[in-house]
Amino acid sequence: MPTRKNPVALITGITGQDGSYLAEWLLAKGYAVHGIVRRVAMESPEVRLLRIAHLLPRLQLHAASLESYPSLFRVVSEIRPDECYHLAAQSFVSYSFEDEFSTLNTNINGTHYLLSAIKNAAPDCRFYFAGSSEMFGKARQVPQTELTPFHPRSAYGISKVAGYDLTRNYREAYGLFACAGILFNHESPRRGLEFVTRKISAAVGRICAGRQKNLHLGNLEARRDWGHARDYVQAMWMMLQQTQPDDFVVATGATHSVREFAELAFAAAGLDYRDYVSSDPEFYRPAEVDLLLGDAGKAHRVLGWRMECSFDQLVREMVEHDLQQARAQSRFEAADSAPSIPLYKKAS
Ligand code: G4F
Repeated sequence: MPTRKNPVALITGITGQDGSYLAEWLLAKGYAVHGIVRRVAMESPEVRLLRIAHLLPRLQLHAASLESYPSLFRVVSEIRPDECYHLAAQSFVSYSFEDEFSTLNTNINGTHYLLSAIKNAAPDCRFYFAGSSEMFGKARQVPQTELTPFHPRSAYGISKVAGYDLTRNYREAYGLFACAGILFNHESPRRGLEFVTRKISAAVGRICAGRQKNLHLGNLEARRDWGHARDYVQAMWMMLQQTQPDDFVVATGATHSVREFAELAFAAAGLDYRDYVSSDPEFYRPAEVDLLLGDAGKAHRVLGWRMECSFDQLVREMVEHDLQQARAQSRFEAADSAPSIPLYKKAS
């Protein structure tokens, strides 16, 4: 456990869903929170930093790239973190079928460079690696535990298995306090629009606001163990507060199909999903992970971790958020297109 009065945390992927919730959690605990961000000229800062906009005055951001060992070494040497949470990755499974090479490069080398930078510049820093239930892939056991063999079904899953092995090896070979969380799917209103849950909740919002007519999804029968990201980042922190480094599954222990998610999400807005949703081969994956269901027994016993948000609450929270967002967007556009000068003078 960190002994400094204000321990220092470094987060890669701080601009993402998990990074933003974790930054909130650590700030509330009195950490000095640093984040690594990419220098990307194409994306406007308002969009990239949207999820952490409310935290910006309290964060210290550093430009570095997972593709550059020197840039990571510089940041780690400069700030000498007590804890490092490595969340950044190419995390969209579908994209990893389109470009396996960049997914493997970023996710494997990025993890390796960061581990090595910590070993060389801040060996006492505790390290968290964001593993994934995608490592189980074509799962050989149901439910999946820390002991279930891996059988990844995508370059993304393969890259996460490699990152997991690197993390374990730095722990065993170099004595780093390095932990891997094997996190099952975790969602929230801050989820990216490319992931199925947010694609659905955003569509519900837009359909209700008259901005969209229907929704094309891929495999409606795929089953996932979906929890709330806010609950899951707490487990990451708990792992780094233990006396021994170890790996943990974090999951709800319940599984639902994409169809069930859609049914509940549309029903939350008073709609029948069958009137809007269709299954489109365009969104099918070349190799699907059909069923994921996690057993978080070890996290419960050792970490004392508990999830607070149920599946129903999660779906409702996402739909409510996206209903409001779609309405606000419509209002904004209506105001924007309203003539600012009256077209006709009032008769005097
Ligand atoms: O929402 P998804 O894209 O998430 P996926 O592939 O399970 O991965 C997410 O969770 C992992 C944790 O296990 C993370 F490691 C990973 O980074 C990411 O956060 O897809 C969920 C399921 C899949 O079976 C997919 O085939 O939904 C199915 N699906 C059906 N229609 C769709 C769609 N997925 C997407 N993205 N878009 C669709 O239209």
